[in-house]
Amino acid sequence: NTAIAIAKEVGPAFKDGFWRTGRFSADSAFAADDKLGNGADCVTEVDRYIEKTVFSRLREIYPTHKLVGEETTTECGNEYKVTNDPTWIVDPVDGTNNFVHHFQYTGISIGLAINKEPVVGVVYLPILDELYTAAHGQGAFMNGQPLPIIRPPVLTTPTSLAECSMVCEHGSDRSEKVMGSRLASFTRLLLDKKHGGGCIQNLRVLGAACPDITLVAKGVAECYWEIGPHAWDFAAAVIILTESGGAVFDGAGWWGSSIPESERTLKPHNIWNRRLIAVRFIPDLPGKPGSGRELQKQLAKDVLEIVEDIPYPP
Ligand code: LIP
Repeated sequence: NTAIAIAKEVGPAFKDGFWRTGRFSADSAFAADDKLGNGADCVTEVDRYIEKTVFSRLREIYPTHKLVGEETTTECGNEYKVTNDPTWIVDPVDGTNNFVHHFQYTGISIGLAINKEPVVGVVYLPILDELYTAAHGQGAFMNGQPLPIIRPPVLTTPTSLAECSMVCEHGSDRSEKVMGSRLASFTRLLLDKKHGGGCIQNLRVLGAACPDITLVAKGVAECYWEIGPHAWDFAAAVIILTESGGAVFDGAGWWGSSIPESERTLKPHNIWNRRLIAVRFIPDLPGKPGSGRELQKQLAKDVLEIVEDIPYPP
């Protein structure tokens, strides 16, 4: 409730900035700075204002909790750690590049991790008027409606990548090694099976990780994959996804708040290692209890076999 109230409090500043900010804005208070110096990674006064406000509200209410935020971290030389302490992980504007281009697919992300496990998540997409919320063991919702929004029998059970829609990101690291690896992976995911590809039904690159993962939680995309997202890009969205019945994977295993603890093979500290596959809730096949979970694992494995799962940073 605290995270929801704070996200709603900063919503008007987000909306106001969205319409007034531009990469080459005449008003310097709303112009975008370039973080990496490559033209792709930007930050605006709105990012800074929202992060400051969210942090100050959280500090008032939870003075002993740790805070990790995208803009504060960047200002401090990019060092951050998710420890066992209760830690709020905040992206004031996820998808700043979308924000400065007035592309509505951008939002505020406020997550809480305890013992390194995501336990609370609020993703607010003010321009689309979508508020996603979840808390461990309490389900996930969009504007109060339980996730996934698309449900069986309309929500089908994909058995191969050829039936899957995937959201992914090209990211703002434009170095040859990282971009080469991402693009090679995109090609292989799309390529025909007879040429060794996964022939995935489609790939969408929309510019922001937290709304990407909410699409998976909603049931309108089967999976999300990215190399290089930061904790603040996905902390809140991961618990929203897993409370909707989804799971996250890396080469080492899988994790989800709705998966029995004894079956989780991805250790909590690995959730933050900046390579993430997220798969949506998959209904069981008729008469085959547990088959949905098996198919989630299978799809993640299929993706991992096809993509270049390079460590990040490389
Ligand atoms: C964005 C992330 C995305 C990544 C982009 C960018 P930001 O967040 O959501 O996953 O690919 O490069 O980092 O920096 O706009 O908040």
